[in-house]
Amino acid sequence: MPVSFCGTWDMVSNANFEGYMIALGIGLYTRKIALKLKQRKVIEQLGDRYVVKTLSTVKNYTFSFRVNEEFQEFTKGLDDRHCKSAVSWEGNKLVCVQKGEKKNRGWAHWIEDDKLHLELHCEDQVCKQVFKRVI
Ligand code: YOG
Repeated sequence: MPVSFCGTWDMVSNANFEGYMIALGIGLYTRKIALKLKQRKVIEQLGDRYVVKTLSTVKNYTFSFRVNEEFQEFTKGLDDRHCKSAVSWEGNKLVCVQKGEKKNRGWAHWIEDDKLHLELHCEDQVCKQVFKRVI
């Protein structure tokens, strides 16, 4: 049984977020602002349903899913694309495939050393984020 992801987590590192944003086609001005943001994750789990909120001083992004159930994702306020997304467990990792216009798009969340890890990938770019628990 994996460790619970539930709670509030604050960003401590954000490697190659720039490369990931470029792969998504985010413009220079937005990237410069986005790079300065300390993102916070708030994760809730209600039965087999997860709600993941990514919060910042400028923008918030919330989505929810059931494990192993495909859903329509609209990345509103991010790159504003539609994806057919699906999240599943691969060992201790919660892995999402985001099928859509962008190739090789997805992410994985896992817990390691009491930290929440997130790897975001798009095309040939990988962004690696780490969050520490705050509550
Ligand atoms: O992780 O949603 O979807 O936890 C990805 C941004 C930056 C806005 C960040 C605002 C992609 C401008 C969310 C950041 C770049 C940049 C706070 C990561 C697009 C626009 C919202 C995320 C989920 C997977 C898993």
